[in-house]
Order: sequence, then C-alpha cells, then structure tokens
Amino acid sequence: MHIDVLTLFPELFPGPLGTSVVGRAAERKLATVGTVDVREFAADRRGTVDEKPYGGGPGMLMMVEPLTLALESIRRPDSVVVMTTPRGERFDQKLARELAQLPHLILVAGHYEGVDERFLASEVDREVSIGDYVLSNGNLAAMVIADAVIRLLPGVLGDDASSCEESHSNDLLEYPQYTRPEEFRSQRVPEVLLSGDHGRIERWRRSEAERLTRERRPDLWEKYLQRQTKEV
Ligand code: 6GU
Repeated sequence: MHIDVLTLFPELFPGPLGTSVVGRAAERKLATVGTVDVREFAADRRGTVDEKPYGGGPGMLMMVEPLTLALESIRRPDSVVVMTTPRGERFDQKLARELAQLPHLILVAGHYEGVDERFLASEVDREVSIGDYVLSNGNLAAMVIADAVIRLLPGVLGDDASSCEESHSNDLLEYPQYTRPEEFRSQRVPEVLLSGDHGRIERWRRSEAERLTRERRPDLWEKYLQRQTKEV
C-alpha cells in the first residue's frame, strides 16, 4: 500500500510514522508514506495557498487551485482521497480496516478554518474526523489515520492474532494484563493467571473485558450486546 499526504507542513513527516511498528513496515516496503507540499503548487511566487472567504467571516480558507494541482500530481485511477476535517464522518476501527484494503490512499490534511467547497465537491471521496474535539490542523489526524491503517496491513504485526484480539476489533475493551514479577509493592498478579488452566484464564479475561466495557463504554457495550443476540 502507498499513502500520500497532501500537507502544508511536509517537515512533520514521517515523524511518529518513522518509528516502531509503522516505521518497520515502511523499511520492509509493506507500506510507504509520501508527502506532497501543497505550497509548491501555489499560483504566485509567494506561495499563497489560503485566502479570505467570499461573503466574509473569520479566518482563511485553503484555495482550490493549489490543492487540485497537488492532488493531480500524484493521483492514480485507483486512488481514494480522504480529507481530514472535524466535520467529517468519525474515524473508527471499521473505517481503518476498510482503508487498509486500498492500494493508494491520499490523505489531505485540512488546514486553517477550512477549504474551498469546490475541492471537496470535485476531488474528495470522504471527509473524516478522528473525534469530537478540534485540532489546530489535520496533520495529526492524517498521522493517526495512517498509523491505524498501516498496522493492519498483512505482515506488519508480528503474529496475526494480535490485531484481532485487541480492543475494539470485537467491540470489547482489552482485558487487564500482567507480566513479571508476581508481586510488586504488595500488589499480586491475579491467581487465575498463574493457574495454568487455559479454560479458566479465557473465561476470566472475557468477563474482565466485559466488565471494563460495561463500566467505561456503555456505547460499545450496547453494540456488543446487540451483536451477541444476533449471533445466537
Ligand atoms: Cl480530522 N481535523 C481537525 N482540524 N481537527 C480534528 C479532526 C480533524 N478530527 C478531530 N479534530
């Protein structure tokens, strides 16, 4: 898979995408991340990429022409174009899995107070938000999306089990985990985990995952219960 990020701040990349799981995926060419500097496609020599909105109002908008030219410099027939914006559909694990199927994902990092609607109308396939809060621009959101997508690609994680057992992949939060030592400052590892009884361990983990989900994420808990009823 190849991901291109259209951005006004190419120097932010690869940033966190250059380390750990995703960095190793890039080294192994399982996923590559490129950037396109939108400013290079400005019409004037000063590199103007934002302008005041017609009709007035606060802030500046990203101009349609530099964005369109930047996009056309890398677009392929099989590209999907996603713009990060707080008004988009909410990013979640399901959308991450969907985007992980694509050969070429183009992430356009939103900026300033917004973007000329004509760019959205004619070039953008999906507008995506990473949550209900406002970031100062879409670059962190683009990194979040790229990270969540790349780690799902075949071969990126060590063992294939680790991406299907974790939080959110089955609508449950992850159960508590422990490693050495058995006791730390009088806190002991739950006895069941030392029992060697794999059936008991599995039941304990499932019930802990359910308890945490019920307590912390009533929304996920409802989804989980509905799925359970459907499956029976
Ligand atoms: Cl995608 N962009 C910005 N600027 N803020 C956000 C966001 C995106 N998602 C949540 N907050």
